[in-house]
Amino acid sequence: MSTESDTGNHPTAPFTAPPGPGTSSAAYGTALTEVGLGAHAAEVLRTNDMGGWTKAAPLLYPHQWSWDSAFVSIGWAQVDVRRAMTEQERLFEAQWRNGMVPQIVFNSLAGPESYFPDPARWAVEVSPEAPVGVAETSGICQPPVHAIAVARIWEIALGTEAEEDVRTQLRALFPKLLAWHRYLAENRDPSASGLVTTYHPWEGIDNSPRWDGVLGRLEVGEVPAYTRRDVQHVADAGQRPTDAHYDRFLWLLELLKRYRYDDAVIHERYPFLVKDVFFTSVLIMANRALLEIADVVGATQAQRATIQGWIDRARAGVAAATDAASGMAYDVDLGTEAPIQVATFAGMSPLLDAGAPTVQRARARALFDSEDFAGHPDLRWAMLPSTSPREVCFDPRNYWRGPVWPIVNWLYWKGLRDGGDTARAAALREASLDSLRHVGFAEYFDPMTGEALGSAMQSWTAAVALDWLAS
Ligand code: 2M8
Repeated sequence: MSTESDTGNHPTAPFTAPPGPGTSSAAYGTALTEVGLGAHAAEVLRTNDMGGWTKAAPLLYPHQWSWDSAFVSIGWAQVDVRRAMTEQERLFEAQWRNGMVPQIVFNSLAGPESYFPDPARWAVEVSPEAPVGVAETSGICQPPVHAIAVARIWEIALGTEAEEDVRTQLRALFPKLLAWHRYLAENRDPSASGLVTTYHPWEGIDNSPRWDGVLGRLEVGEVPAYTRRDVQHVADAGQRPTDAHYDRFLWLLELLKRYRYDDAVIHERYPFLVKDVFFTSVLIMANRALLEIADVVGATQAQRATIQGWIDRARAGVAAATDAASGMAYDVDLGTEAPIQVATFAGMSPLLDAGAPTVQRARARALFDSEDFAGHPDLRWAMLPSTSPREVCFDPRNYWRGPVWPIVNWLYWKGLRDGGDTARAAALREASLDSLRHVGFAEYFDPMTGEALGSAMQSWTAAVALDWLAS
């Protein structure tokens, strides 16, 4: 992992820091022009650049996060296509032997005070699969946006002087991407249901109400004492998960460690096993992208057939998890075998799969613009909030329980566009860019007021702004 001393921040004009969290929606005094937005976004990436990898955010997230870094490389592609590929290469250096790409690759020089939980708490060396001696990582993973990012980088590199370099990098990365997707299709789905099992809220959507039922059933055992670092950076703790959530997150970590991060044992004994429709739909989108990369690198017929098989199985899994009455795709709680019927952004996951059955997509599309979601009359912008404003647990300021996350909207924008719904995709892009011009590159924002929340200068928010500007 890179060091603080080789931050490699590119020499640029003096940087005026974008406004921080809590800044009103008139974050920049007046809304930025397109040029201003792009310049600021690139500056956020440069500021968070550690020379080969990018911090997810300057203080709150000072390490390399898996799906953040995938989005970040999409942003880098607009600035420097080779640097975009390096971001992915660095992440995949920390890939586990079983193919898993870890949620966090720690900057070993940042010190234990920089973020909690730190490598000592994860103690991944208990697993024979961990990349011990190569990188310090956490022991779980996040949605597989990587192949989607790499396909986008290739699209941008095509026809430029970087094309052949990038093709060479793609050849080296392809087997790693394939191993990553195989890990998700096999280790995370031993029953071949088509749906990926998620083990932990930190696998992406931390305190989403999707997990409340499972977390509520947990009998929390002894968790070694800990100090939360996140609330030291986000002054308003109401924007972050509660302590009760953290106790449960940490108890789950203790169990994963006890089971040596062994997927077979975890599937047998562990109490947080959720068949995740969003994670699975991102994997479908990623496998479609991997087929595009397969063409570029000259993959074998057998490899292509394997990827297509994963797509077909996952598509059937998402279809089976879609509620006939409402059209919502629901996660399945393996503890009760019951669907988790909470109205969140994940319910419209079939829109992420451009090849999903037309009827299923049409129903998801209607839900998307219904008053339960992006069509709610009180929204500042017609964007998808993380939780429906009509859900009882909706909280417009608390993390994944209501705020808008630009990266989620980027995924839906891509799903709409690739599925041929170009007018809706264009409108979502417009609304998203307008929101970013007013809000800045906050981690997330209040869907009703547009108030910037969480961390400022969040890398992945800047990255999707760059991609939207160029699209
Ligand atoms: C958030 O999660 C981290 C743990 O991974 C945290 O709250 O400390 C989530 O939004 C996650 O999806 C994201 O990858 C991470 C870094 O931006 O922050």
